[in-house]
Amino acid sequence: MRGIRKFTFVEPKSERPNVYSGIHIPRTGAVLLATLLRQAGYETKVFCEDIASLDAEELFSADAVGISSLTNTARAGYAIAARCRERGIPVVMGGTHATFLAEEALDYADFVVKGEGEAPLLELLEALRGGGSFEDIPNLSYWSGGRAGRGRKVHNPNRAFVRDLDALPIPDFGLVHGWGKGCITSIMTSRGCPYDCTFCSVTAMLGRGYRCVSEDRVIEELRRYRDRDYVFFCDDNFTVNRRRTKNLLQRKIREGLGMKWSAQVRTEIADDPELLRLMRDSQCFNIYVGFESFNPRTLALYNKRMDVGRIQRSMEIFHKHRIKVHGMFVLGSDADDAESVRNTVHLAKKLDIDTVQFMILTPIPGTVLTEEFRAEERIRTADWNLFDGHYVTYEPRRLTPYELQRETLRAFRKFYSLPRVVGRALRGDKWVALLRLKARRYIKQWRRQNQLFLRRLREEVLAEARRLSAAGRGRRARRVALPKGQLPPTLERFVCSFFRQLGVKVISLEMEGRESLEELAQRAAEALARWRVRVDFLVLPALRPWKISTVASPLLDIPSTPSHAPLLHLPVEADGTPSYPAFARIGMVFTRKVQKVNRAFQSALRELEKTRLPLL
Ligand code: B12
Ligand code: SF4
Repeated sequence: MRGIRKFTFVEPKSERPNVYSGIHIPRTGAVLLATLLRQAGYETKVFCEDIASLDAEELFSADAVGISSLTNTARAGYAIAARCRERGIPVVMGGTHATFLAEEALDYADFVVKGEGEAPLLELLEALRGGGSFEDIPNLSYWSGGRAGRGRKVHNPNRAFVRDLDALPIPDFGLVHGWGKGCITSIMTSRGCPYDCTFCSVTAMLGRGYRCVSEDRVIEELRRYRDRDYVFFCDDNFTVNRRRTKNLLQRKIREGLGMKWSAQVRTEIADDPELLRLMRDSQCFNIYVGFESFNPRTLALYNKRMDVGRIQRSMEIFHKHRIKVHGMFVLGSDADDAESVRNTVHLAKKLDIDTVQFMILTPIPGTVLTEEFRAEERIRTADWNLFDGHYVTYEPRRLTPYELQRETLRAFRKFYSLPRVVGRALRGDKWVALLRLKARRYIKQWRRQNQLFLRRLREEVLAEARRLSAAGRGRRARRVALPKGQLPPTLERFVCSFFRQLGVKVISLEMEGRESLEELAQRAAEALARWRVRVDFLVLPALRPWKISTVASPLLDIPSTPSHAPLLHLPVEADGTPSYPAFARIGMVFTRKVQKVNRAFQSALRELEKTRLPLL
C-alpha cells in the first residue's frame, strides 16, 4: 500500500430526499477527524454531499478515502467506496451504520472504524504508514490480507469512550468543500445520553454516560463564530446537566456572544424557569424536542420516560418564553393505531407546535427495538435507502404498512395545511410560515416520487381480493358461514362482530367435535349443500398460529370445484388475539375501503373489551 499523505473524507448524500435534504449541516464527525488529521500532518478535506457535489478529480487524487455512514446514506457510501477501490484507493468506513454493521461494510471497504473514530483512525494510518499490525488497533475491523476481499474479516473489540473531549480539536468547517453562505455551524458540547429510548442508537454508539466538553472550551468555540448569526448545538440532549448549561448560557450572555442558537432538549426543562429565562436571554431561537407521541402507551414502549401531561404543559411554557419548538414524532409503535396517530396529530396542532416532523418508527442498526423486531422477523427490507424515517420498513402490529404510511402522510398534510401556513403568516411569523410552506412542498414532492411504493403497499392489503378476482370469484361477497364451537367463544363473538360491521351476514353452522381443518371444511360444505345455503366464504381457524412475520402468507383457499365456497382462514396470533394486519386483508375482500375495515376491527375489539372477557 502506498504511503498515505492525502486523506479525503466523504459524507454522502442519501439517494432519496428526506425532510432535512435542503439543510446544510454537516455532522461534526468527519470535520473533526479531518481537523485532527491535518494537525497530524496529513493533507485533508471533507466532501459533504448535502453541501456541494463531489469533485471526482479531487477525490480520486487522495491516497485514501474515509466515508462516513448513516443507514440511509450507506448505499450511497458503498457506491463511492466502489469507485475509489476501482482506482486502487483504499477506503476506510466509519459512522453509525458501519459501526453496527461492520461485517456488511467490509464488503465494500478495506477497513471499518467502529464507534468514535479519533484514535483508531490515527492508529490505522500510522499502521499503514509504518507497516504496524492491525490486530492491535481497538475499534478496527479489517481484512486479514490488508485489502478488501483478501483473507478473512477480523473485528477487533472496542476501546473505552473518549474521556477528555477537550483534548480533541475544535472542528474546522473551513475544511468542508463548498463551505460558505447558508451552511450551518454545529458545535457538539457533549457526547452520550443518560436515557435509553428503544428506537435510538445514540447510547449504543456513544454510551449512556454524559461526557462534556468543558465550559471554557465551548466558550472558546463560540468566540470563533462571533460573526455568525446562528449556531446549532448538535448534542443529542443539550440540557442534561442543567447547572452546566446555565453556566454556559450566562457566559454566552456576559461575553456578548449574541448569535442565535438552537439545540435538542427534553421537555423536563420546562420545569426550570431559571434555565428557560437564560435560554431566552441568550438568544435561544428554537428547540428540537423529541415528543415522539401523545399516546401514553407508545411513550412507555419507547421507554421515553415522559408523560403526555408534561409535554402539553411544556409547550405553553416554551412559547411563553418566545422559544420556537420543532416537535419530533415517531409514529407506528405496537400501541399505535389509526386513532392514536390521528390524536397525536390533533394535539400537535392544538398545542400550536411551530414545526414538526412525523417520522415512521425505523429499525436502524444498534437499537433495542431493532433487536426485538429482528427476533420477531418483522423487518421487511434491507434496502437502506428506505431507512430515513419516511418509509415503513417493518411489520406494524395495529396498522397495515399501507395505513401507517398513509396516516403519516395525512399527519404531515393536516399539520402543514394551507390555512395553517397562512395563519402563521398573518400572525407576522414569516419564518415559521415559510418553513411550513416548504414542508408542504416537500410532502407533495415525496408523494409524487413515491407513488409506486404506496401502490405496492396498497396491493399487499388487496392480496386476497386480487386472488379471488384472478380465480373468477371476485363478485361482491355478502355472506359467510362460520362453524360454531371451533374458536374460543369470545373470539367467535369478535369475528361475528367484525363481519357484521362490514355489512356481511354470518351464518353459524352447528358442528360437533373438533377435527382436522380438511374434515371440518368438508363437513361444513356438505351441511351447506344439504340445507341449500349459498355462502361466499367458509370461515375457518387459521392453518397455523399466526405470527406477525407470517402476515403475507395466504389466508385464502380457493377450491377447484366452483360450487364449493372459498375458505377464509382466520389469522389468530399464538396468544389468541386476532392479527390486525391480516384481518385487514380479509376485510378488503368485502370492501375496498381500508378505513372501513379498520373501523370494523376496532369496533369489534371495543365490543369485546366491554365484555371484559379474555380472548381465550
Ligand atoms: C446533528 C444531527 C443531524 C443533523 C445533521 C446531520 C447530517 N448532516 O447528516 C440533521 C438535523 C440534519 C440530521 C438529520 C438526520 N438524522 Co441525524 N443526527 C444528528 C446527531 C444528533 C449529531 C451528529 C453528530 O455531529 N455527531 C457527533 C459526531 C462526533 O459523531 P459522528 O458524526 O457519528 O462521528 C464519529 C463516529 O461516527 C466516527 N465517524 C464518523 N464518520 C467517520 C468516517 C470515518 C472515515 C471514520 C474512520 C470514522 C467516522 O468518528 C466520529 C468521531 O468520533 C446524531 C446523533 C449523534 N450523536 O451522532 C443524529 C443521527 C446521526 N441522525 C440520525 C438520523 C436517523 C437522521 C435522519 C435520517 C432523520 C431523523 N430521523 O432525524 C436525518 C438524515 C440526514 C441525512 N444526512 O440524510 C441517526 C442515524 C441513525 C442511523 N443508523 O442512520 C442518529 C445517530 C440519531 C439517532 N436517533 O440514532 N441529523
Ligand atoms: S432519543 Fe434522545 S433522549 Fe432518547 S436516548 Fe436518544 S438521544 Fe437520548
